[in-house]
Order: sequence, then C-alpha cells, then structure tokens
Amino acid sequence: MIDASRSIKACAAYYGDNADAMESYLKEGEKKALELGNRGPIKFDENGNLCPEIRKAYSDNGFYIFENVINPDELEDIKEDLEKLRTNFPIGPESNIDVNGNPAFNAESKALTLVWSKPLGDPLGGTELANGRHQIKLFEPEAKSDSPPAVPVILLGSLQFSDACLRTYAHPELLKVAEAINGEDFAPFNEALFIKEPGVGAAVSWHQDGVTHWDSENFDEDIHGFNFMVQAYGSTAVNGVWVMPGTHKIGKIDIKKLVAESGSERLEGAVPIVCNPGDAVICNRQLLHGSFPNCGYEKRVTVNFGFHKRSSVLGVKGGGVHSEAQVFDDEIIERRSKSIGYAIEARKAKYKDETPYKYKPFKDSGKTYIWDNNARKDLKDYNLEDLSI
Ligand SMILES: O=C(O)CCC(=O)C(=O)O
Ligand SMILES: [Fe+2]
Repeated sequence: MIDASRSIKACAAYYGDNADAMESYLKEGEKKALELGNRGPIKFDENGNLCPEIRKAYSDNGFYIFENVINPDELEDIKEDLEKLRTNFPIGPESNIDVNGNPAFNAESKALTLVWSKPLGDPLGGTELANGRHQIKLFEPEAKSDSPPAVPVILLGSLQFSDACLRTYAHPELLKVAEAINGEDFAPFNEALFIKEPGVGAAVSWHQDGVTHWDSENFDEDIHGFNFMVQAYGSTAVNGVWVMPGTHKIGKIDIKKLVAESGSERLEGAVPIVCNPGDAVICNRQLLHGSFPNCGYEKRVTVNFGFHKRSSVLGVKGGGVHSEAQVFDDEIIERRSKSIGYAIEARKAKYKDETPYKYKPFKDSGKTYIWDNNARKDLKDYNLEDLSI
C-alpha cells in the first residue's frame, strides 16, 4: 500500500482551522477502508461465475477492489500512453495547441473531451452542471502561487486517444465481471480519465451518478450500472475517491442534509478507495461518492469505464449528462458497442496468448470488427453517443 502519511499531513495543512479535523478524517477513513474486507483478486468458480463472496461484498458495500488485475507490462503501457497524451494536452481551456505548439490531441474533436478547473477547485460542486447532482461545493484550498490558472480534471472519450486504455477496456476478466453483474448482453456507458495531479488536482464533490431511474418502478441497486476504475498510479485517502458504503441501495440522497448531520463536508461513515497501481475497482454508480482536491504529493489517474444492463438503456431516454438526451434504440446501442468490438480486436493483436473475451451480442448479430486505421477513424467522437443515464 502507498504510504500516504506525508500527504495526509501536507493535505491537512491546507485546511486552516479544520486541519486537525481533516487529518483525523483522512487517517481514520484509511483505517476503516482497509478493514472492510472488500478487496482481493478477481476469482471465478468452477462454472466460470464470479465468486459469490465477491458478488456479495460488492452488493453489500457498493464497491470492490480487484487487486493486481493489470500486469506490470500492461500497466507500463498505460502509464506511457497517459504521459505521452498529457504532453499533447492543450495549454489551457481556450487553446487548441499543446506546450510544443502542436495541435492538441482534441483539436478536432466535436464531442466534449476535457473538463478544467482552477487548481484545487471543485468545478462541479454546487452548480447545475450534470443535472445538479453535485449538491454542495467542497472547500477549495488555495493552491501555491506558481500553479497554472487551470488544470484538467476529466478527459472524456478516452478510448479514441489511448490504445493502451482501449486494450485495457477489453481485459477479459473485467469483461467477465461486467457480464456477471449486468448480464451477457451488457451495454457500454462511457469512458473517461480522472486526473488528479499533486498540489493542483481538483475535487469532484459528493454525488451519486445516475440521473434516470431513481423513481423507476424497477429500481434496484444495479439499475444505473457501474464503473471500473483502473488505478494507474494507485489511490490514497488524499487523492482517491471516497464512498459511503451501502448507499447504492437507498435511492437518491439529500447530501446537504448529510453535511448538516456530519457538521462538515467530511461525511461520517465514508471511506476512501485505497488502491495499489494495477488494481481495478468496481464501483456502483448509485453509491454516494466524491473526491477532495489533491493537496498531497502523489498523483492519481483513474482509467474509468462503465457498463450497464441492456434493460437500463434500451428504449430509455438518456439523461443528457454525457451526450445529447435521446432515446437509446437497438441501433444506437449497437453503434456505441463498437468500442467493445474494436477493443477486443486491439487487445488480441497485442496479447496473442490470451483467450479473448467473447461478447454475446456480436455472436448473435454476426457483427465483426477489425482494428486498423479505419477503425481509429470510426472511433473519432464515438463518445457523442455515450449511453448516459
Ligand atoms: O475519480 C474521481 O475523483 C471521481 C470519479 C467519479 O465521480 C465517477 O467515476 O463517477
Ligand atoms: Fe461520479
């Protein structure tokens, strides 16, 4: 486990009068997180089903940490890609060129690709963005005076910008988990990077992700799907996502009330998702979660990708958060599933000895994919059709 003790001290120091409260919150949260018992390798039983203990721990808590899913070589590839991509970011929110004067990676994108923030800010908290689901603004500590005026927080449509992320998206064991939770006809959701650079990385205020099915008569704990969160550099109490275990089952939460009851944004009962590099978290989208600004020394980049049950998206009007609101029909879902088709092929080309994941909807439709330059073109702006619910 990453030793976050130096970062915990450094982070707390940003919180002025609340420094001691923040320090004990971070320390106690870390301790509680490690006691939850919801971590270990991905395991399947003799029939190939996800081990019932894992399913239960995921269902009880709303998240589970699969340890050491990404092997060291694959992890190196991911980090190399992320670092190369970072040098090709636009120099700021209004720019199309990178620090070397070249067109930025997203210079020609039509879809939204980057969300920016002031350093250590909370750009979504307390705003109407994303359906107003981030009900409160977190404390925004003052960043050091030499910080850049704006920092990237979220990169969207990541599979078109990183082959390594595309290949990891088709990790056979992760896709088998997706099948176990959402059925063999599971559908994609969206893919993103959450970027939390040390000393500047922004907060993502407390929220629950779904926007569509809270009042549905078929409401259940899995109806808004889940995200995998692959940790490229690990995650700690300081830079990681915090969650409130079990809240994925109880419907829409009044976050302002919880803040009032806890006496601060440090919600009682929440724990950080603590991971080593190469761990992959499965996190229910209904779980109350959020992350504080990264006032510590370690960077976090989460390679995020989610999946839904088909019944949660088919014939359903999207929430309009990640894409224009529209009713998702078979055709849209099939088109959006090309991410899975190309990813499986891209992964096959690199990991020739691995048994690839077989996606049932392609078997049924006879649809085949080839990973080549045309495929790359076809992935451009694919996230305009994210299955946002
Ligand atoms: O990584 C973070 O800080 C926030 C992640 C999040 O909100 C999500 O994956 O839905
Ligand atoms: Fe979220």
